[in-house]
Amino acid sequence: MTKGNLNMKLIRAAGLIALGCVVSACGGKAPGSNARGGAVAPAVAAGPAAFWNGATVYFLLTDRFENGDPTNDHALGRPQDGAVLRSFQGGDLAGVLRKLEEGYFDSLGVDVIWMTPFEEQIHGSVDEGTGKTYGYHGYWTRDWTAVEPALGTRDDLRAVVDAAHRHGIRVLMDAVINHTGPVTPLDPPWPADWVRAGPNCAYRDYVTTVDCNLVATLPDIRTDRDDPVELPQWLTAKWQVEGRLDRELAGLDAFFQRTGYPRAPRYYVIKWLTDWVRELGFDGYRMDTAKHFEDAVSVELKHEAERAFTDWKTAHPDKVLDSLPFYMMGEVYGWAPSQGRDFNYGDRTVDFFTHGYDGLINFGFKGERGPLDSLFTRYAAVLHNELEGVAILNYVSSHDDGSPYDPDRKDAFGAGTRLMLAPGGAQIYYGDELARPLRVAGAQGDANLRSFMNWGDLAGGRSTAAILEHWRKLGRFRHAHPAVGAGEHRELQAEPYIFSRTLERNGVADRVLVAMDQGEGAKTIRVFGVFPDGATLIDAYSGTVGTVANGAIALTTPSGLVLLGERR
Ligand SMILES: [Ca+2]
Ligand SMILES: [Ca+2]
Repeated sequence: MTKGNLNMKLIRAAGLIALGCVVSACGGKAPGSNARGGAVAPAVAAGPAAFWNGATVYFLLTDRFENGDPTNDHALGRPQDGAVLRSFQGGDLAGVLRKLEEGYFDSLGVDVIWMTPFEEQIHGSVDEGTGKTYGYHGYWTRDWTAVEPALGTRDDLRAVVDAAHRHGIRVLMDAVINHTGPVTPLDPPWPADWVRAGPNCAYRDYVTTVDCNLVATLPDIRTDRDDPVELPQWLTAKWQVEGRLDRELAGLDAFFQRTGYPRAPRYYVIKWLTDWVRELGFDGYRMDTAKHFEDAVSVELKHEAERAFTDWKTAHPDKVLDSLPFYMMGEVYGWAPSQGRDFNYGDRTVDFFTHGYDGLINFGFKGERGPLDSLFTRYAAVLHNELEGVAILNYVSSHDDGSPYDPDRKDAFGAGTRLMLAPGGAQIYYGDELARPLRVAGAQGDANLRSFMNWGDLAGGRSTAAILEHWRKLGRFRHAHPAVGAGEHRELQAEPYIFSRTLERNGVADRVLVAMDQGEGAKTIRVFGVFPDGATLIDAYSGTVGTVANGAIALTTPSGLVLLGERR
């Protein structure tokens, strides 16, 4: 263990104590221990679904977050001649590493980082009707085996994953298997037996959602075929120039020999995607466009990814965080928990949770309106019934959702409260915590949602700093208390609103009480028996400590929002 690593562990341990903590951890009786001899975090001990429903996931576009290395800004000679916010903008892996080392993610209580895909992108650009666009977003793969040079190097990527793990933060790899990048004058096509010529998806039923091109410019990989195919000549020539042709071919030979799979397109991609897990130790996938390829492919991919994760753990016992299994979260666009486990294609339903997925992104949360308790009660109920044992990820804004919860950032505080206190995993989309604008003059379509991180607002404006501080307090509360996202919900009082969450599982017992609209200054809050008389509680929002007496706690805090957990 490095000195920095030790210091970080001490800092995080101190943070847990300062914020009030989970019963078993504070009592020193957390079940099990991790490979490094430390106690397993209660959120982990409570099991995978509880961990992921309690987790805070920070989703960032690597190209738009932080520029840590200006020397790669013009990699591959790409000109910055795209439409507004549609060229590469300079953000990179070195920038993510810098923010990791600065403790930015720790300060937000982040448990997981999800970065856009890092693989080498098409070199040219296309116009899909919203202006000239480069592959800055990472979803236009040219070579699954290489790191996009504008984002950095393989060593930069390894450094990010290793640093995240040193901070106790997991990393989700954004994985694309449905399509290649567009064909451009600089980017040759994949062979005809790799991709389909058409038609474009009509989204009417299963076939017109799966066996089709998402848009005219995105060649759909023939994930349905089992016949062997050859590698594109241009790809082997590229590897030859890069001096790694023999290694790549030998790796493919070994993969196909071990698995017995035919050399069909999807198995090449599965090999390439899982190699990153085996080499770098990604903790899970966020599967892109999960409803646009066969559910059987997800099962095959998950199987190989689990094997790769086990191989990585065996090879790097000193880097293993704990026993949480490999996690796979799907982007099933349009799915919401209210639909239950089955996604309906029109003519067929698919339960993605029985096809490799441990969690799904919730596309319904951003559209939720109305009273908080209605939302919280419904979400907790579905998570503890139909969706028991699996996870959801809520968001208020995201990279390709043109209808965010708060498009004009009029309520950055309220959006934070709503998202971070809701049952289920919370996705912070980079800049939610700084009220980064979601409308940009001159930008078209999803480019509006992808402006460069507004660090300047944070440096220059007190209001932005106050918004960040709000999100940080909520994030650290979530981080310290898995009950917030994964616990049973109970409304205790309607006006002013008070609720509790309790999580008791696998020897973990965690409980919190949240009170809203309590006014500034002195306040007395009933605890409704959630905590016994004599319990010492800390308000994570103000840092104020008090003791329960006669069924209530008296506190003097500057805010009307109170986030109570036990302090031992
Ligand atoms: Ca850069
Ligand atoms: Ca497809």
